[in-house]
Amino acid sequence: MIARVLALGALLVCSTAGFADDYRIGELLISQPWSRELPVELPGGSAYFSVHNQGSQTDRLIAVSSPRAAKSTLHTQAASDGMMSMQHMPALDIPAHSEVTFKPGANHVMLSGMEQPLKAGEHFPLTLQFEKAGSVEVQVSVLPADAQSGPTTPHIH
Ligand SMILES: [Cu+2]
Repeated sequence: MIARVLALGALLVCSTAGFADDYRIGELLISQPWSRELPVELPGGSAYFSVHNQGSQTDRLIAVSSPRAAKSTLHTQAASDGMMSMQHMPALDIPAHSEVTFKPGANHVMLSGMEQPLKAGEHFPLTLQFEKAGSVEVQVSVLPADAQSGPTTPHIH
């Protein structure tokens, strides 16, 4: 009986962890880190999230890393001459009192050199390093290949 209660408790903790998608470091709030399985098996992918700077000073995202990929880089994506192209960004400003969103077709973290392709339902750690606030490790939720946006959970503001 006790074992069953404990097992249920563990289950509840696990399912709640799936929704704990907000992380705070200093004046920054990082929400809903997510990724998606690729339609074809490739050793890479993209990660998305949003950063809300609630402080009065601009911060900068200066590095990203994950044990899940050999290489993690900041990319921006934009249409020029009717073609979508990706560009590496050395860093990205997070202006005071504003929110910067990483999403498909725009800013994203490019993950490459994965030993195993991303699978929907898995989680992996991603470390974001900010110039002023420091580093924070977030858990990225991998969604199905057709997902267009991250999990919808209420923000903690
Ligand atoms: Cu990219």
